[in-house]
Amino acid sequence: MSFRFGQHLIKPSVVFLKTELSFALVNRKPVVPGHVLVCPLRPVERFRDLRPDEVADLFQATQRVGMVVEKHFQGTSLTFSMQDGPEAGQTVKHVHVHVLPRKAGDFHRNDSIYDELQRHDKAEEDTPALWRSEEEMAAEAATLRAYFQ
Ligand code: AMW
Repeated sequence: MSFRFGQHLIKPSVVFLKTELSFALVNRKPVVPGHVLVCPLRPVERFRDLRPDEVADLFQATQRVGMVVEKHFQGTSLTFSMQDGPEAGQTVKHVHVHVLPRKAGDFHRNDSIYDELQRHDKAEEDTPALWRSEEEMAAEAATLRAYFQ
């Protein structure tokens, strides 16, 4: 069974957490090591479209995912980000929370991560040549999945 992520069909091999109403996948073009995404299983476009039980499940899953990627990628903090609508930079029309492990000095200007998030998946920056291989993504997902078993 594959997972729907907006216009994308996501293979189970790159998904590392599935809860009752949410799932988490590794990123094909991470802005920092351990940059992953947490999504509702139901493919809705905007945060306002989620039911309360979906919001609760999504944020509980996001909390668990944050703890795991911070630990695994030796972060000391986390950036959580949601681009909710096209003017906010959303490219995939399916609610998703970006979870990014942070560490001292990872960006010269700390908030540059938001510029990077805005830029990393826009047309000219997001060609297939810049995506990680399926093998690399599946290996990362397998490693992260083990934390939840
Ligand atoms: W958005 O600009 O919609 O807030 O973020 C979309 C995110 O999804 C980006 O980080 C992008 O790299 C990632 N992404 C898009 N398609 C896929 C895919 N098929 N597999 C993994 N990550 C993806």
